[in-house]
Amino acid sequence: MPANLPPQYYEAEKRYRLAKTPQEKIEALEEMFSIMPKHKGTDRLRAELRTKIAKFYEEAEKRPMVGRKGSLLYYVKKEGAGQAVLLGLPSTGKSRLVTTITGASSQVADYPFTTQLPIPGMMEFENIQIQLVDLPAITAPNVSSWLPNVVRNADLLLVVVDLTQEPITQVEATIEWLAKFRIGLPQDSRRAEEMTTWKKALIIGNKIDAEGAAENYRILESYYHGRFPVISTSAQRADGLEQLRAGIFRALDVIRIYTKVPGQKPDLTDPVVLKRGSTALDAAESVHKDFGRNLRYAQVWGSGKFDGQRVKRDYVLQDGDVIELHI
Ligand SMILES: Nc1nc2c(ncn2[C@@H]2O[C@H](COP(=O)(O)OP(=O)(O)OP(=O)(O)O)[C@@H](O)[C@H]2O)c(=O)[nH]1
Ligand SMILES: [Mg+2]
Repeated sequence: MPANLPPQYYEAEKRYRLAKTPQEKIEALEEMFSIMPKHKGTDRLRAELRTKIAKFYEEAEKRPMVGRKGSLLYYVKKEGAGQAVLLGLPSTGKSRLVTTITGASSQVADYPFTTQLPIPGMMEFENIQIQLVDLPAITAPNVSSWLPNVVRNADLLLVVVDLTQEPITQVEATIEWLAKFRIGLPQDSRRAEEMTTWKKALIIGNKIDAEGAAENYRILESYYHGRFPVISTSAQRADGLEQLRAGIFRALDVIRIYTKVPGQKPDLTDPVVLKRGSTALDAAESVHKDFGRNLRYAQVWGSGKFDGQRVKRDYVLQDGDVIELHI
């Protein structure tokens, strides 16, 4: 057990031990997982936690849930280069955005709490696919137990605001809701010591087509400027969607790398997606473990270097780099 785990970890562990239902077990384990620092020394522990979580999910699914609608568990399997979830108050246009961008079918209606389940869809951005997940409103009844789990598991939060209403209170309500589950936004370090999970976030001001929306957008943008990226959209008119796609990609903080072996052409339609800051070694490992172990040097074509320049294993790659691996 790594010695530097914060007290929240042990609190969650205690809740895990006392938990009676698989759902309570999962909630506690998910929290422990999110607190556990990610490095080589915790690899095994994290894998064990994941296995336990998967076991309880299976158990929970087998159990009949008659009359316990609110306690159903949902876990949205990640696909593509990253998972961004839409979060916000009712009727802000989350479902309409997801359906317009991804073609997924999620019900859109002018009454609140239309969405009851997470609905995933795939968004194209240039040559990659990013997963968007439509979620129920944070104030929807019967979701409080599983919604935080889905959010904890996401790579990026998209906080959707209705620009026909006062915008700042909508964002603050979402931040407050997240804080209840100890989920913090790194750009917003209030009560940092209470948080157990940190999530990147982007704010979407939707319904920019409506009357008065431009003024509310100005207020929203100037208030959060420098803390969060803020983007305006109209899901109805399909406006601002290109900026949104690019904004989501940027906020995910990933790079696209094209790996090749000597003598062959890179496949420029099918990049490997890595975290920003990844090195030549990470790229080699993503192809195959042995590639990483045996990598002697790499050659890079791309933005940061002259074409074909030889680099070491720890060379930090940039979005769009082509890398030739020499083993
Ligand atoms: N004018 C305008 N109306 C929009 C826009 N996007 C969504 N709407 C309308 O706002 C209402 C709510 O849209 P939904 O997509 O169902 O909202 P939601 O956030 O998914 O709502 P819940 O699932 O209840 O949380 C519907 O009547 C939509 O047609 C937009 O860009 N402009
Ligand atoms: Mg909805």
